[in-house]
Amino acid sequence: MQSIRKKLIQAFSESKGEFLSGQALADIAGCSRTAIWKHIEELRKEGFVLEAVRKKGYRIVNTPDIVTENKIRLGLQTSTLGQVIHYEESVPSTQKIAHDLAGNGAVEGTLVIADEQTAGRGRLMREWHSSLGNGVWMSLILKPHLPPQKAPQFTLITAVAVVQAIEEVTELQPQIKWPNDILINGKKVTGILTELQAESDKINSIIIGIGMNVNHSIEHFPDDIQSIATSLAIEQGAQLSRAEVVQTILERMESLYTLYMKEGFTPIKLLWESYAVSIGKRIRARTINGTIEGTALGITADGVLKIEDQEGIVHQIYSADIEV
Ligand code: BT5
Repeated sequence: MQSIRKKLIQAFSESKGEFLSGQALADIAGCSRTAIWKHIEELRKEGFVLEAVRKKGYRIVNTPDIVTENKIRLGLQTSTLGQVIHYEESVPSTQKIAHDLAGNGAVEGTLVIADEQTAGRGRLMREWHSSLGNGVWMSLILKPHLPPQKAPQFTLITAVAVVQAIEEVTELQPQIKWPNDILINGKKVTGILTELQAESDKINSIIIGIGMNVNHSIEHFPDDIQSIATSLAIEQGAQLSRAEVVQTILERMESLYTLYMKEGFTPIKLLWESYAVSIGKRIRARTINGTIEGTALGITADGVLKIEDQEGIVHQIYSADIEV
């Protein structure tokens, strides 16, 4: 059943708004015209607007702002990332589902996405506000053949992918705040949470959680984050297609991931630094071992933050909250 739907969506993606006859669709999907009709009805129930014209066939004329498997697949241009999609309307956390799938043989590139998270989380089990129908709440499973020490670099690769995706779908200029925040005009639009399933010498799975505020207005945020959070819609002054945002993140991520596996972290580091908000500025890093104040010098070849304090001592920061 699902594989027929996949083939139909693929065919509609490639037809780019042109009509496809019932017979052509039946041939592509390897089923009867009656079965095609049933699948078309299912797509309509999901919210797709399909035009049917006698002797011409079907075409998709409009799609709602949903992030279902079919909607993300329609027009997705990746070969690995997002080729398997688990969509649910409401979940406690996509991160938890991705962990379970990763432990049960999920393939590389598997995407878990939901319209709402009721227990979304950030680092150190902080709360991540994930209201219904206006954000992108997703977790991506990668399986690179690398030692676990490389995992933090994936937060930085993802940050670059997210920034590039925002630049592609809006006219905005996002910035990266080390290690995992994407800011627009100084406010947080996206948070990234990189987690690991690993043995001492090798990664089994990296689970990358991305939470992006897309179509929120300020009232959608709880009072305590209204002054620090923003959304693409607030900054751009227009609503966006969440599925297009997801597709663009997956496409950018796939090309950066390929680049990284081929050439290592150096090209990513250069891109990352070009978007970083704090380099050359005085910052305060709150770590679990205390607070360090100084000038942010940049990141090392491994993605570790370097801060020079007043005595000229350079500290390497592996994990912290940064105040600029
Ligand atoms: C993060 O943590 O920024 C990582 C957030 C990752 C969320 C994704 S959504 C999909 C996947 N499933 C999950 O359950 N999680 C991942 P951290 O750096 O610890 O920042 C958390 C802080 O950001 C909170 O303490 C709030 O101050 C703030 N915050 C919470 N919700 C926010 C929102 N929607 N927008 C902006 N800031 C928010």
